[in-house]
Amino acid sequence: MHKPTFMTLTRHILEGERMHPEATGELSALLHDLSLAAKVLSLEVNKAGLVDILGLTDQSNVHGETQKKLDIYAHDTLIRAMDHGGHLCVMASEEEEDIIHIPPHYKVGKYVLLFDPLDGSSNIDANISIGTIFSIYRRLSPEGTPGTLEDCLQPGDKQVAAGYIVYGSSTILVYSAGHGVHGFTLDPAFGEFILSHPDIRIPEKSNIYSINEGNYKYWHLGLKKYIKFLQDADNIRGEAYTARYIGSMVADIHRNMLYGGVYMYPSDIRSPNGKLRLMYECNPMAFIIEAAGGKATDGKQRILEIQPSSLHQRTPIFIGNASEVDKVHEFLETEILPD
Ligand code: AHM
Ligand code: MG
Repeated sequence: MHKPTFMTLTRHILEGERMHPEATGELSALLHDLSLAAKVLSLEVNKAGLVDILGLTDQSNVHGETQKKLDIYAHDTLIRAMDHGGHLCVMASEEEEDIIHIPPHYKVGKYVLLFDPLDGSSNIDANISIGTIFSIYRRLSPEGTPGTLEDCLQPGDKQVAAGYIVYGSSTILVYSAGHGVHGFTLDPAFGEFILSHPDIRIPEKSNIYSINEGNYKYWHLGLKKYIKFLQDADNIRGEAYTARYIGSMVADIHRNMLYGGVYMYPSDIRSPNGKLRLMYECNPMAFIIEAAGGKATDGKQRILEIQPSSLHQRTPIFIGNASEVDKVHEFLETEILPD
């Protein structure tokens, strides 16, 4: 009989590293530090509903700081967890305008970290899944010097690893270092991430689409026709589609990766670049979806091939199982003008 093994995240990372003798262990240490930040954030997110009841917002924490909004808390926690490990030369966060330098008294390393500290933050007060997204690059600037903006502005296909944490009915950390996508569920009893979803592959057939249909009237005609095609699909292909949209990109894409499906945040006549951020949201999620066998485009090209020009730039995104993303493209290519 098959006995379950207790594969912790740390052990999984170390075993992966042993298969690459050239590895120095720095990336493993970096991922380990990130998982520690994830545990702290998971605890805090789970307490969020108690804030009003216990009046925590007026209180100081153990460090004498006044309690902050959860997304700012997440931003600060990630920086505090990551700035002193000696593995990073620079960071950037969706919550901060400029790059974040490593304090001069800490060692600088060879990696670059970009993150969205709390994605889907409008869902916090309603107890709906939210998440943290991260993206790791190798630096371009000379070793031993402070990291630069150019280190951060690399196309997504230069990522060496990416991942996300969903704080949902349980907390799950999903990452890829390019060889497969693996999910680890946090056991709250003993505070360890345990391998629960080894080698995730996005199902090739799907019946889920995820998009904010409230924006329908602003969409381009090709997209309107695609959504109508899905809604009529039970007539055309004998398969009914279903709409699922949480409003937390990280949770919507996580679900679609397990069940199959396409998530879209398109451009429209009001927002020519869509809404989501290339560096903090789209690149890491595209890296993971591709490693799971799916596709991610901006409607024209692979997300991972976009050459970024600024830290906070936005991009439209179509991301999911390959056949569904290809299908969207067929519609977008035939009709690109607004209705
Ligand atoms: P955030 O990073 O400020 O939370 O915004 C990004 C979020 C995504 O998680 C989500 O998919 C999208 O915004 C929802 O936008 P909308 O409310 O326009 O549908
Ligand atoms: Mg976000």
